[in-house]
Amino acid sequence: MKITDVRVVVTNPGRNFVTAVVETDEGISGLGDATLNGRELSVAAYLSEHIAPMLRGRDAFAIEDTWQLMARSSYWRRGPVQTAAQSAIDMALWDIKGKALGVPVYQLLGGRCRTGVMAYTHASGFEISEALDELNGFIEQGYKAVRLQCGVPGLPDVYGVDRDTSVQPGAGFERPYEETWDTSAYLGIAPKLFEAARDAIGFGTHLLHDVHHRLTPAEAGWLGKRLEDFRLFWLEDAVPSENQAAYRIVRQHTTTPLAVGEVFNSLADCELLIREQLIDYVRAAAVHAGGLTGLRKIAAFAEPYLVRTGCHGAADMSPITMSAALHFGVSTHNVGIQERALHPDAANEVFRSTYTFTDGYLDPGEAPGLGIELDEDLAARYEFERSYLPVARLRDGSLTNW
Ligand code: EZ4
Ligand code: CO
Repeated sequence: MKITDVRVVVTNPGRNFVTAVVETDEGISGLGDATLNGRELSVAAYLSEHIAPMLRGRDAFAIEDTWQLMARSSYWRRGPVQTAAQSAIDMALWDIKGKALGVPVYQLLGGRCRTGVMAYTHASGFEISEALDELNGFIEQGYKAVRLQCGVPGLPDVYGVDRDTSVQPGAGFERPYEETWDTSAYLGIAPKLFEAARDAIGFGTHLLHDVHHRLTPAEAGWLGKRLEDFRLFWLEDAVPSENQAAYRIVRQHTTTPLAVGEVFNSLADCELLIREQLIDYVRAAAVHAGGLTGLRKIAAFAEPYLVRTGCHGAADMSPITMSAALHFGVSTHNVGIQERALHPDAANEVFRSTYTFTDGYLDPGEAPGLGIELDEDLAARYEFERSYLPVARLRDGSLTNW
C-alpha cells in the first residue's frame, strides 16, 4: 500500500485543530493530530510544504522507517513544529495499518493489558468552596481522580481557573492576554486548598495539581513538603524542566509524586529526569512527542525506572490525540493515568470518536484503526481564528512563565 498524498485540514470548531489526512492507493486513509496550540499554521505549512512531497509513493506500512525519515531528514532535530508534524503522520500511519488489517490500533501495540485507563479531569473555582463543589460533582460522575486548582487572593486571573467555563483558555485573543502572577500569594493558598479538600472528601479520590512551570526548585520543594499529608497523585510542572537537573533539588526535599512533560518533544527532553528517577509521571502526548512511535519509545525507556505515563489531554489537542493515547493506554503496562478535558460539542461533531468513559475509566473502543472519523464538510465551515495562549507578568512588570 502506497501513500498517495498528505492533506492538511485546519478547522476551528470551538478552537483550532490541525489534522493530517494521509491517503493511500488502496482507498484507505488515516488521521493524525498536528495541533500546536497558538502556533497552528506553522505545523500546517511544515506538513504541506515539507512533509507531503517527501512521503508520496512511500510504503504506508513502513511506520518506523517513515518516523525515522521525518526526524533525520529535518537535520534540525526535534523542536515542537517538526515533532507535531512527525507525530501527525505517525498517528495516521497507525490508523491506516489498523484499518487495513481490520483491528483497533491497541492490538498492533501488543493487545490489552488493562480493562480501562483511569482518567482525571479538572475541578476549579476562584474560591476554595467553589472548587470543592466542582470536585464533588466530578466524584458523583464517577471520576476516581481529579485535578484541583483555585484562585489566588489578589489575582484576577489564574491558570486553570476559568471565570466563565464556556470560554476556552487562550481562545479568541488577537494578542496574548496578560495575567499577573504572585508566587508568594500562591504558596499561601495552595496548601489550604488541599487541606480543605481532604477534610471534605477524605482519601478515596486521587487529587492532582498543576503548578504550570512557575516555581523555583526551592519553592517547589517547600510546596511539595507542605502537600505530603494530603497525598497527591501528582504535583505537575512545579519547575520548568529545560534544566532537568533542577529536579534533583525538588526531589531531595519532598516525597509528593512529581509529573512533568506536556511540552516534551522527545526522550531527550526527559532522559535525565527518568534515568535518575527524579519524576514519577511523564506527561508527553502523542501529538507533541512523536506520535505513538515516540510515546512508546519514552514509555519503554521509563519502565525499568518505575516512571509511568500520564499523557497530556487538554482540550487543545484534537480527539485524534485522545484516541491515540487510549490505544496506547490499554496496551502499555506503565501507563498511570490519562488527562481528560472535554472538547466543545462542535469539535465532537467534526471529529466523531468511538472512545468511551465509564465509571472513571476511558476505553478506545473496538473500531479498526484509531476509531476517529473526520467530517471534512463540517470542518470546512469552521474557519481558523488566530489565538494566543496567555502570558503572565510579575508585580514588577517582568514576564514570567504562564
Ligand atoms: O496549559 O494545554 O495540564 N494541562 C495543561 C494545559 C496547558 C495547555 C497549553 O496549550 O497545563 O492546560
Ligand atoms: Co499541565
